[in-house]
Amino acid sequence: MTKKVFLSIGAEFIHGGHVAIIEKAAELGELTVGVLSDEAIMSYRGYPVLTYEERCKIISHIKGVSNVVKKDSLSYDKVIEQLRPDIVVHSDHWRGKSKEKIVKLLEKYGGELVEFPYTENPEYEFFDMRANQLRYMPEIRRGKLKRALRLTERPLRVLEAHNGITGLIVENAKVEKDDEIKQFDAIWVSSLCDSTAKGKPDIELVDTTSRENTINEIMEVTTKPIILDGDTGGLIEHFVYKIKTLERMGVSAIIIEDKVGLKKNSLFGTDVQQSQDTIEHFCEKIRAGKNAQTTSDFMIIARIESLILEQGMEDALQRAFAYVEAGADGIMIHSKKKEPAEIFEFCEKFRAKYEDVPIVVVPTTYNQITEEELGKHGINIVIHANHLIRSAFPAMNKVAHTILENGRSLEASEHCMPIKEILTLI
Ligand code: SPV
Ligand code: MG
Repeated sequence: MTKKVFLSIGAEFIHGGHVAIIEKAAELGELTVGVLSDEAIMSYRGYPVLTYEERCKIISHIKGVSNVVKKDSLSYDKVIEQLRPDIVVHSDHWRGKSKEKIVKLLEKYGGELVEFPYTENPEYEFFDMRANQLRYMPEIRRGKLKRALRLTERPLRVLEAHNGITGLIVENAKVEKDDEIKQFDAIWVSSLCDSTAKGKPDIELVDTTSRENTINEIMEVTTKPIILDGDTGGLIEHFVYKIKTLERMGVSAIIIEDKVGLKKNSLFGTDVQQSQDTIEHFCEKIRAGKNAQTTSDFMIIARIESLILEQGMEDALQRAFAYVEAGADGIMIHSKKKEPAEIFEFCEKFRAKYEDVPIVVVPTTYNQITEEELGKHGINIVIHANHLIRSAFPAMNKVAHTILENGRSLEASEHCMPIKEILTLI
């Protein structure tokens, strides 16, 4: 009897190496290829350039492939349970404990694992490297946020970066848990952190050119979509130029807040003088920005400061509805309360009118709530807005004081990464 053979392909771009392994696998029986879903690829490598549908079309036309099925997770549990293949084919390159798990699953019904030796081929490695470089291109990066929002049920996880090194951390941080890999979906270029990194207050003092330099620095070493904290967006006459520049650079979204005058950080709340814009004027800004936009990828997200400035839920909702009507691609609702109750109330009332317009939150003060819980309340993007700079500062401060106290740096060493590590980091 013909054996049922299963092979999983995670590759985004198919080259001769994949064709060779497919041909070899097909010699063992009737071959089903599990094509990783966009979401599964996104979980460990970022949003794929070629969509699942495109990859399926290509793979299903390769000689030897009898069936193509969707593999929506890195784990083999579901596919093996559903398909019960006689043979699972895999290269002898393994990640974590996945081999032991597959063997155990197959043992249950007498299935077999066949390993093909991984062959290194400089030509294919060069191809993979070139394909990877595509991810840095503005036109590829720009649309990633919108596509990720369309694709994922769970809220997108976003962490701040304010220079190249923090960009690298957000780009590369990975945690492996239960056969899945978790990583950040996007990068937040915060006004607070960009200002703090320059030793300046968060009052729109760091000018546009300088903010763009920060973005460029991050872009040079990352591929993930970028959400820019655009403060108030500035004058409408200036805002329209900003939109065009950001789109050209490959930024995915700008969030602008409905404040006017000297902007202060929202977490000051009403402790300092801050003024909210009128609904009419802020809507005009949104409309002008949307009209200036040239691609369909870019998003303008309107940030509502009503809860921060204690203007009440009704005001927040009225503004949210008006901003969406004016063309905003999403709403960010901010709060500095220690509990998320007002955020949840807002989400519930906003969702009663708009089911799909993305909601963004920045849970700095109510950070006991997990991303998963926020997702259950209809939130689509969770921004961890300032944590890399806030964690770096105490360590650097400690080192500076330790050197002063001791007149040498020996005692500071325990707070520093080894020289060898920093030399090889980049
Ligand atoms: C920022 O990160 O600069 C923000 C978010 O605007 S918050 O600091 O919470 O206002
Ligand atoms: Mg800010």
